[in-house]
Amino acid sequence: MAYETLIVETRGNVGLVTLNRPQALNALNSTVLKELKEAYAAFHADEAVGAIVLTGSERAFAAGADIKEMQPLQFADIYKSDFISGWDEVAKARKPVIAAVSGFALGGGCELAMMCDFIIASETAKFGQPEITLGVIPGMGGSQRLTRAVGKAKAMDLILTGRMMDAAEAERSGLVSRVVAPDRLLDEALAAAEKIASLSRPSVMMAKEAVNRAFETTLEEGLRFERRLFHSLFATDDQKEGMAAFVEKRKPAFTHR
Ligand code: CO8
Repeated sequence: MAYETLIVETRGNVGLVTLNRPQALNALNSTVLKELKEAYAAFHADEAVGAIVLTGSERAFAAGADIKEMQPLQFADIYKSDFISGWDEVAKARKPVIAAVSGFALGGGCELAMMCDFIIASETAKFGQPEITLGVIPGMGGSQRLTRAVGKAKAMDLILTGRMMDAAEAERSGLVSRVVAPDRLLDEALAAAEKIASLSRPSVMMAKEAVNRAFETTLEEGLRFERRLFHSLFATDDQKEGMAAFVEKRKPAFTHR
């Protein structure tokens, strides 16, 4: 399939999506959303793909929602069409998605990175929620996901002032899982994704579900949910294979069943 705003390819067992609107620092518009949903759907349908990496350019992961597309919008229209709600589908990807962030991840760009399961950042990455400087607030989940990721103090600081934080501050505050040299970014993200793709898909997908549940429920309910998923994995061939391989001191050959 031909994409206008993305480069979509497969590397081994990893789906790689590169945001590709260099003229607008990868600003997110309705075409990006439509194409991203299509690319994710294709990767979900592809049995060979076990994980996805989402990246941008060296200069920008994404500098936000497309301000030029949003500028003329009126309240009644965006309320009726529930503008932005389409992005919920991107956040609900069932296979793991790693964001590989270099340069600007601002506004909707930071929010898109936070929709991924974890963020690997280049030393050049800059994160921020500058919507307040435009007379609005984050609209793709920033006030909720950033607060859960970094806590109230840092989230308030970033969202109320609109300032950017660099990769070191983002790692210190728990927004990103690793910071790497710029020329290592894609290799590091692809290697992490390939490692995930080599593991048993049902256990990987359930691990993702279990961690995400921690953000939505009480500890007691979360523990119950985790335990039920854990029990259910004993119905898979891969649990038998994984544990047999350990005991027999060999590599497991997972069939993802
Ligand atoms: N939207 C549209 N175009 C953009 C955006 C953007 N978010 N960001 C950059 N561009 C364009 C610029 O207009 C410029 O285009 P042109 O050459 O035609 O003038 C080109 O990209 C290069 O940008 P700059 O010349 O500004 O580059 P600088 O290196 O000087 O500055 C910055 C880089 C600091 C990143 C600067 O471009 C900037 O501040 N960008 C806007 C950042 C921002 O405010 N983002 C938040 C947007 S609001 C938002 O995301 C709300 C999310 C919820 C709604 C989601 C619905 C999809």
